[in-house]
Amino acid sequence: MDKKVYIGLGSNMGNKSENIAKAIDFVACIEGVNIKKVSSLYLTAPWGRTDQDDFINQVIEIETDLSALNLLYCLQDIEIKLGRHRDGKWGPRIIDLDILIYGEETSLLEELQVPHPYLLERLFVLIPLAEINSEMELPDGSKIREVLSRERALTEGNDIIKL
Ligand code: A4P
Ligand code: MG
Repeated sequence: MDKKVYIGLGSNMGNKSENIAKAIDFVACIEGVNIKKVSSLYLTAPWGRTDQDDFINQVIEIETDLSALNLLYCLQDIEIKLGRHRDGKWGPRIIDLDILIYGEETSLLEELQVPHPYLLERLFVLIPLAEINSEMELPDGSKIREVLSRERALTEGNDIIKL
């Protein structure tokens, strides 16, 4: 188990917290994956496309010896098992599993971009990440606590609630 990887989970359809719990159970069953840390659940206002229901988001830290692409395929299988249909970019979803950070690796493939391209702009990812690893250095060398306070200052309102 060599790579330290962060996965973001999100749901804004059906029983959102149950969808996320089921997804984590499936992740725990992937051969070659160990779940190390699990953040709290957060109720978050929709980002990007605001004409949809609130999300529940969570972040987990895993260790894995799977390649980034093989891990992505396993996560996509889980999305399908949980009944996810694609409803437009940033549209509503039963479950979404994004690879946020895959060790030190950078990938710019359309199929897999790591670090996740919107990582630094999304409080619904930064807040749970900082909860499970407050000393974390992000892939661009910045400190999560500094990025978080900068992003909080830019974001009006209190649209992220820890459950
Ligand atoms: N893909 C590329 N890189 C990755 C990666 N690092 N992890 C590709 C996972 N997949 C990656 O994914 C489309 C394609 O992205 C996949 O085929 C995969 O090969 P998708 O999940 O269908 O996403 P999408 O909606 O079409 O676009 P995108 O930009 O991936 O959406 P996101 O980033 O998943 O964001 N607001 C709140 N509050 N909470 C949320 O969780 N989520 C979204 C969707 C929008 N607003 C949100 C939330
Ligand atoms: Mg996604």
